[in-house]
Amino acid sequence: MLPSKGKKLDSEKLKFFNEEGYLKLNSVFTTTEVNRLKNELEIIWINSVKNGFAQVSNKKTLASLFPPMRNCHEESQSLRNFIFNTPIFSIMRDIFSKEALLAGSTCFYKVPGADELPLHQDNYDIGAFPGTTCAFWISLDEATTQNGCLKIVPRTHKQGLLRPNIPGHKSVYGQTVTIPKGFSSIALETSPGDVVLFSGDTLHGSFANQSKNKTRNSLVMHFVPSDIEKIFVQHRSLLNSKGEVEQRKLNKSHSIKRLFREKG
Ligand SMILES: O=C(O)CCC(=O)C(=O)O
Repeated sequence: MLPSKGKKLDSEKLKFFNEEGYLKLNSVFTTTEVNRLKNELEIIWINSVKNGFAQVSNKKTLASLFPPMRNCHEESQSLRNFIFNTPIFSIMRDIFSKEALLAGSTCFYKVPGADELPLHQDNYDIGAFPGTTCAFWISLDEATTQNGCLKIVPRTHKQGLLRPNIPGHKSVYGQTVTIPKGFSSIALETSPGDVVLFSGDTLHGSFANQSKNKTRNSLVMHFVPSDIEKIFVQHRSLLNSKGEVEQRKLNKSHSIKRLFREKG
């Protein structure tokens, strides 16, 4: 089944996204869909333990057993079926006003004791040009400030790429960015099945999981508009809404050092 071509976001929602750089959509997915997703991601995680990717660190933290799982859609046909048979691509088409390409997917298993994810901008790592990327973040659990919900700095998507504090300590993204003057962060609490869309230039991260026993898992997919010329990641394995592979040029000039050396 191909995703519906119909419009999924009304003009008010699009206006909010364009002005604020993010948009929360409640109950996009049903409990059954969320549970199916969780089961599938659990299988991928079990495989990553078996093949040694997920390992307990010397410090024996629980979080070390749950590293972010990159490009999990490449590991699972069911996950790909989910991505291509639900309104995900239609929503992204509304956001970009043109066709979208899937540039990656990551499962964040945020277990009790997991650190905060420092504020960052996704387009540093994705390096889409021209334009930027947009995240489609699915809440798989109840997410609160206590167990690690998203933190967003609204309107920063209009600031371009901000100078990171180098080196980006502890961040899985290798960058952390200080909130620019005049902006402030908000916490976005979500329920299972809710979706948060945010621009690749929107400053965001997530709180530490300080709960005793509440996991906070998410699946995030990163999309780019189909008319990008080049990209830093997955340039030979972008996927269109029919699941076909598309290629773009490698964005060779995209590296934090080079970007900020050029900007002075
Ligand atoms: O789910 C999270 O904790 C953070 C997600 C995120 O920062 C991202 O996808 O770039």
